Amino acid sequence: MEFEKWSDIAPSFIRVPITAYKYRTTIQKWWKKALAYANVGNTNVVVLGRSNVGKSVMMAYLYGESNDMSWKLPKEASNEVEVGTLTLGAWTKLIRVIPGQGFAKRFKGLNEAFNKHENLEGVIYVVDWGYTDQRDPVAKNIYIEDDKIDSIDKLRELNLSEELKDFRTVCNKIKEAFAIGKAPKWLLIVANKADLFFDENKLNEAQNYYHPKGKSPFSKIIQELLEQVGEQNLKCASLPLCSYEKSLEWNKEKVETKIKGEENRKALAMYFFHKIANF
Ligand SMILES: Nc1nc2c(ncn2[C@@H]2O[C@H](COP(=O)(O)OP(=O)(O)O)[C@@H](O)[C@H]2O)c(=O)[nH]1
Ligand SMILES: [Mg+2]
Repeated sequence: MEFEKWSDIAPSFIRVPITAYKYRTTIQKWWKKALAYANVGNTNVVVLGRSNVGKSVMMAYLYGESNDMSWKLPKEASNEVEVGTLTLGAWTKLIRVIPGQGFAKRFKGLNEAFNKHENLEGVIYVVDWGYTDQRDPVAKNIYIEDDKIDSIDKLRELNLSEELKDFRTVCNKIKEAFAIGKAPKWLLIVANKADLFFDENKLNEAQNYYHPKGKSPFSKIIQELLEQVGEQNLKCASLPLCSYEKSLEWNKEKVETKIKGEENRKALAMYFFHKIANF
């Protein structure tokens, strides 16, 4: 099932009723294939994105959803990686999170992901359409007071420009990987924090921004990459996701979380698994 519009993924906006459970068969197929990789110790998908866009939370959420759909996860004793208080086991053997900017480990992680790896299958690039908060309250205050990033509009503008820079770096890494014959087969853009832009207009605006064939500066970077590596060699898609529900507060302004029910969240997660299965 392919959707023309992001707003059509969520049951709340749907005109033609379909159920997310239609995805089950393809999801199961993907999961079995993925587990076969895990059993031979291959991490064949990497998760990238700026810090605080929600990579770790997303991993934990998707892991929870995959369990919830009662696919069998093997009990793994070795190689377990913790995200928060969750033991993710086989999940993190499949999908590895590389830290965002400003982390010393990032450079090593990026190089390992793209150069060392024998068969890197896919790249998940997490974005948040500018809704990145500052974890550290002191840093947050410096942004607001000193840098005059005193409104959510300004914060988003800054975040989106940082995101473009980071995404360019990642795309260059992908180009290099192609040059040495270790190219990933697909690139998935995950627009996380969809709960902060969950109305029909905003969802579709975000979709336009992140669309591989769009006209935004983000789309342009994808198009430039595809031009260089060949469109047929790298499948590319983007989709919305909500890993966690939380309002964003910034200098007395607030964007409310509004996902309108658990089934909307689940539908987005299902769509994610479905996309991966079909790459
Ligand atoms: N509103 C909202 N906030 C989110 C979502 N996912 C993550 N967050 C927030 O983003 C923060 C950073 O997430 P984290 O996974 O640590 O980011 P990472 O640095 O990319 O690994 C979390 O503490 C959450 O508050 C989401 O889907 N919606
Ligand atoms: Mg993290």
